[in-house]
Amino acid sequence: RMFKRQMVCRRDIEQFNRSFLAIYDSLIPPEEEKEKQKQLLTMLEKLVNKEWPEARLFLYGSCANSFGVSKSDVDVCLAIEDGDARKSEILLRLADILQSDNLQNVQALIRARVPIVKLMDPASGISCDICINNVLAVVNTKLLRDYAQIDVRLRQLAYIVKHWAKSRAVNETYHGTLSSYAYVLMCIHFLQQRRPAILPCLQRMEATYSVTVDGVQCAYFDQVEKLQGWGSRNRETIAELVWGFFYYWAYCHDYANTVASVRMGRTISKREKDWTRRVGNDRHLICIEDPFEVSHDLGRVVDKFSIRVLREEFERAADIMQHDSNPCGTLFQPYVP
Ligand code: 3AT
Ligand code: MG
Repeated sequence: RMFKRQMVCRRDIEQFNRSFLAIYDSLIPPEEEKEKQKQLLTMLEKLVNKEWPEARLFLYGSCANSFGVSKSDVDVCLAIEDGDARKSEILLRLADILQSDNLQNVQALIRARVPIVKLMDPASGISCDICINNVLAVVNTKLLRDYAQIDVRLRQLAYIVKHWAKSRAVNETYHGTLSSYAYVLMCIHFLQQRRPAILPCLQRMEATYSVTVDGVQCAYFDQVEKLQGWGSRNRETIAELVWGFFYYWAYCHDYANTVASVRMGRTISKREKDWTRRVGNDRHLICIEDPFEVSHDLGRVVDKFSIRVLREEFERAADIMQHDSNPCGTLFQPYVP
């Protein structure tokens, strides 16, 4: 492979690996931070249950999917019966309750695409968003966490990719680039495609976990402790995978015709999903299928300007991995407009 041919010697790969692993280690949240998040959740649950005894709180997003770096915001879902009909009412009441309990910067954003209450806990400095009945997000959080248990290289790769995306300002959905969730799915997809594969396709295995949420059936094999070491026939290291990831999204992915599908464990055709043309604001210039809401393309935020930005960033990163003698230094250089 080109990478191996270009690499001056084994020592280089080992050096790159050490650098990437050092970055990965520095991004992992310390145990005490996790502990503080748990305490905050317990405190919130007590307040919520005083008003709504039946309601339950769930963590979702990066604080629960094992792809959260240190100092991330905490995403919380309030699950409550009949909540959908009176979301605004509940959020406003919730904001009142939290405000009178000395939490700071409490704000109800009831007109947002996903309505939430935002708050900051002065004791821990943790910021937190609470939404209502977004149970699909709780389930896709579990899927990501389960994939992360199978092979540590997924977590390593996704941390590096998220760190790169934030440094290069391509993790901003409001500017037409991709969400963290989309990047993690791209990493899973990539590791499912390696030969030998590093990750299996859990949704095509016998279902040991099955729930129906908002009419969407979510089923997959979740006994992942039985799959540890599944990908160990593939011995690629993190430096090779970072190179491979960027090389794939820069030069190999067929943007015109295919969709990255974690659900199928391979790419599928745009035609079979009818994602070949623009419908409303959905342009489908890079297609990443949500594993459960299969009509949902996580690339739909990308427009004709931001697709160029994205692809140029993938090429930049691939070229750095190929030619730079100190890729870790250059890869994460902050983007300056
Ligand atoms: P950060 O570390 O906060 O950048 P995150 O994984 O928490 O990463 P977000 O805050 O963007 O990512 O999203 C929180 C969760 O919401 C992640 C995923 O479970 C869910 N989610 C986000 N975007 C979508 C989407 N477009 N469709 C379905 N679920 C989504
Ligand atoms: Mg988050």
